Amino acid sequence: MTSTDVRPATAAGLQFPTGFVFGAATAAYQIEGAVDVDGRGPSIWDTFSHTPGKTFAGHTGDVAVEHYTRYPEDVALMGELGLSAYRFSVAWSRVLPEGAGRIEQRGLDFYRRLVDELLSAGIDPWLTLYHWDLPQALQDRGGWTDRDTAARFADYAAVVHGALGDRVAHWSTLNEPMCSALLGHMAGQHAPGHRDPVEASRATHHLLLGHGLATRVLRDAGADHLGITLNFTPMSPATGSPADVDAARRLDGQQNRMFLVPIVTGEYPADVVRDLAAAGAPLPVEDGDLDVISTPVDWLGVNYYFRSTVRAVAEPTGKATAFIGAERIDDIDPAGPTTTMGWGISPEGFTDLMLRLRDLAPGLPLFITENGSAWPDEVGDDGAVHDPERTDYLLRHLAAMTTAIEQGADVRGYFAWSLLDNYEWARGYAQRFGLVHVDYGTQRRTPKDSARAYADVIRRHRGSV
Ligand code: IFM
Repeated sequence: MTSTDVRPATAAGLQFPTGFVFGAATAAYQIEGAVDVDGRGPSIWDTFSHTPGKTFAGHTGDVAVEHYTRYPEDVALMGELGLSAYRFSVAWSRVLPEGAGRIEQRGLDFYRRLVDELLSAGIDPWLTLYHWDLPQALQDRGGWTDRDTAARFADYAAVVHGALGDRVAHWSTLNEPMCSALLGHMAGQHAPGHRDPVEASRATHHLLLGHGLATRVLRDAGADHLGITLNFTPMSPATGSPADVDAARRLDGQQNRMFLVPIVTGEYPADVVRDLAAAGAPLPVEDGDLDVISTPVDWLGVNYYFRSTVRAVAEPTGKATAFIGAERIDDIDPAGPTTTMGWGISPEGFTDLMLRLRDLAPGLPLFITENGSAWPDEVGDDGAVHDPERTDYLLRHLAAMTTAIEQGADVRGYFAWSLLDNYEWARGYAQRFGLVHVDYGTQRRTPKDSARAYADVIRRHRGSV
C-alpha cells in the first residue's frame, strides 16, 4: 500500500451515518447461468462470449455460478454477512426473449422468487434493469446504435415494474452505460465487440435517452427511489504540460462527465461535444432529448475501482482505446501494487471522486454501487480463503468513504463488488472479485476472510460488537 493511505486498515473506528446501507452487488449474466432455461432468449453476451477469441480461454456465462438455481443458498450467505441490501440485475432477454413484444412469465417468476427470498431474509432488493446484456434480437436491429432501442428499453422497464413494483423499492435503469457504449462499440472489448466511433457516440446518446424514458415510465408507475449507476475513473495528467492536461480533460470528458452532466444539467459538456464532432462522431441529439435525459432521479450510483494517469504521445499508441479521438493518449502504468486485473489501488482517488461528485451533482444522494478488487484466491488446507489484499482494499476504501462523508459528501450506502466470484466478462473466470469464493468445479461457496471483515464492519455499525 502507499504511504499516503488515509486510515489504518481496521474495522474498528469506522463511523457511518445512521441508516447507512451495507450491501453487495452482482449482475445477471455474471452469475445466473441457465442461459437456455425457461424460455430465456439470447443476449449479446451469449453471442460475444461464444465467438472464438473474444474472451479469456473462450469462457462463457453458460453456467456461471448457477445462481438461477442456487439463489436460496446465496441469499442465506447474504444473511450470514448481515447485508441489509442486495443489488442485482434483471436479464432483459429472460423477460422479453425477443427484446420486445412477447413476455416470458417464467423469467419474471425467477425474479419474483429471488425478491421474495430476499424480503423474507430482511434484505432490501436493489434492482438494476440493464447490466450490459441486450437481447440479441434488438442487436440484430442495430442495438443501442438504433434510436428505437431506447423506446424498447422503456417498454421493458414497464414490464418489470409491473411484475415487481409491489415488492422492489429501489430501481436503477442502467449499469455503467460508459462500458456498454465505449467498451462495446469503440474498444471492441465488450459485446457487441465493434470498433466504430460513430456507433460509440450513437450508443452513448441512445443509452442515456433510454435511461430518461425508463425513468419517466417508472416514475409514472409510482417508483420513488430511482437512480442510475455510472462508473467513474478519475483522470490525472502525467505532467503539467498542456498536451497532458488536455489528454486528461478529453478522457475525463468521455469517461466521467459525458454520462453524468446531461443527467444533472440537461446539457452535454461543451468540450465533449466539440471533441466528438471533431472526430466525425457527433452525438445524435434530437429536440427534447436532453429534457428526457435530465428527468430527475433520486440517487446516483457510483462505481469506483481505480484512478488513471494519462499522457499525450506523438504517435498513435496502436492500442485499442475506449475513447473517441484518443489514439495519441496513453495510460501510465500504476505505481505500487496492482490487482490481478492490473488495476492500481487508490483509496485517495475514491475520496476525491466523492468530493467531486458532491460538487458536480449537488443535492443528489450517492450510493457506492460497486467497489472491490480481484486477487488470486485459493481455498487453503485449513478450508478457509485468506485474502488479506482484498480485506485491506475493502477496509481502506470504506475508510476513504468515511473521510469523504466527513467532508460533506452525501454517501448513504456501499455495495461491495461482488458477493460471489463470478464471470468477469471478457476476462472470464480468471478474475475473482467475490467476498465469497466459488469453486467452479463443484460450485461450493466459501466465505473469504474479507467477507468476515465486512460482516464485522456491519456488526460494529449496528452496535452489536
Ligand atoms: O464485473 C464488473 C461489473 O460487471 C461492472 N463493474 C466493474 C466490475 C469489475 O470489472
